[in-house]
Amino acid sequence: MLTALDGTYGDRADAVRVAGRTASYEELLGAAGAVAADVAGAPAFAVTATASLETVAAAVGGLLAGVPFVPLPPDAGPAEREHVLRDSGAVEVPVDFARRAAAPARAAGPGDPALVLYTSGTTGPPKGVVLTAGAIAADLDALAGAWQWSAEDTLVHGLPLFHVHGLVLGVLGALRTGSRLVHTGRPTPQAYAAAGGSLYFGVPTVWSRIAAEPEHAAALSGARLLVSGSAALPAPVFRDLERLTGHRPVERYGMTETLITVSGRAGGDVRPGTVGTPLPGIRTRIAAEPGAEIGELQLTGPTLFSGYLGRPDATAAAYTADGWFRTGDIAAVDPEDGVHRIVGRASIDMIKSGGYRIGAGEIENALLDHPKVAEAAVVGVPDADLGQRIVAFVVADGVTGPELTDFVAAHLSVHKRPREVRFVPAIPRNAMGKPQKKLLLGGDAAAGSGEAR
Ligand code: MLC
Ligand code: AMP
Repeated sequence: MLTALDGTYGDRADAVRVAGRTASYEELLGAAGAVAADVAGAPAFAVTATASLETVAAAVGGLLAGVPFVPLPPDAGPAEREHVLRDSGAVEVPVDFARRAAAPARAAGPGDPALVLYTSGTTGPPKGVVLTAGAIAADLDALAGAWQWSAEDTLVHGLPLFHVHGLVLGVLGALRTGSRLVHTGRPTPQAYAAAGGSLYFGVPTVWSRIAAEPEHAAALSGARLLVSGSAALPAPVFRDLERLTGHRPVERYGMTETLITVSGRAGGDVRPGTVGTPLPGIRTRIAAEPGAEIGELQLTGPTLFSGYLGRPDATAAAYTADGWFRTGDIAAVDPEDGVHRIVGRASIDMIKSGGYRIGAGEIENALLDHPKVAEAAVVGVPDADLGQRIVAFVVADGVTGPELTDFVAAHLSVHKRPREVRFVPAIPRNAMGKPQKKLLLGGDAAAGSGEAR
């Protein structure tokens, strides 16, 4: 599965560099072997997924042992950690990168679950998305083809290692293609500029911050390919990057549940505001009303998840009666060349902020746990830096906005905190008692419906 660790591409002392520390493939394989020995026989195991060699060793160790890895967001508060550990049944293990052990005889087969990634729906706590080794391998091979990604590349990114983008593409992708990996610790413009890579990954917030620092952007002109994903890349950022780096960034589209399914191609005709065409093996369709061109994007293919852990009801609800996965994204397909355009989200309750997917219901429940909060409604408001920023409308007495922000940051995750709290006398509701969020948004109207471009 991780071809580079078989010795196929040789080895080097700095094959993997994470937040300033380096390891050869041999060292990584030894450290991962020690993790594999520790977790053998467990139903699943969890490690706090900091940006570190330890997290890389954990992900590899899980594959070596055939035991699913559950990465815990390092900024998660006690409520979120407890939910993930309880829901997954994972044992939490410490990782010491200095330890070494031989890889066990049994490795994950294509049908074995390799990762359980927790992600939010519109309501309720996050669900565990089960991804098999086979789905991950199929996706990485399709992407390697689309991006001409090979052992000649040095991949650079600084994305979190508890989601698909940073962990599956950004770590397992490097280890399958044999490209050298430089993880910058944090995805700052300075760090991207200094890394000297050929292939760069970023979420739109990262690209827009790079475009705002022309001297650092210019340092990427020597790269081969810049790739954006996890949220819509605004057209002005695309144009700024082209002007400053000489590269038209390739955009690709994906989800935790489906992995990356649609992408622009290296050397292809990429246009701002579009995410390219389906990867080999993926079929897409638009579920549009008669006469309409836009509708929900639905898809099938070998990269799809095997279900939400312990939630057959939610898994079934994610598919149409004829077996297509419902993405919840609204899209259009160019009839001439099949190029896909993501227009927005079907639900106002699914927020994308800085590339993180955040369910409004989860934040509302956290706010309602605060003794001073009587009512809460959470929306995503357009934001030049984050794409959308989380704004909480609350009915409360005797508490300040920063106190509520800190409360959510401490209980759930720092990255799920509202960036703004607006106190209101009442939440407008319809006859069924459901919050009328479009009314709350008022001047910020286009917000949650996702008219991002
Ligand atoms: C601020 N901080 C607080 C706080 N307020 N901490 C505690 N309580 C509070 N009230 C601190 C934080 O601890 C942190 O400190 C610092 O402020 C910055 O916080 P942040 O929110 O992390 O920073 P921000 O600048 O907003 O981050 C932008 C970003 C980040 C782009 C770096 O959003 C990011 O990494 N996004 C990537 C998300 C991603 O990978 N998505 C992919 C999903 S997979 P300190 O010390 O830590 O700096 C997917 C599939 C696909 O979508 O298609 O790819
Ligand atoms: P997640 O499950 O965190 O991976 O988030 C998946 C969601 O991110 C998708 O359903 C889309 O809404 C969004 N997304 C990912 N890539 C893109 C893209 N290139 N353009 C627009 N939205 C995207």
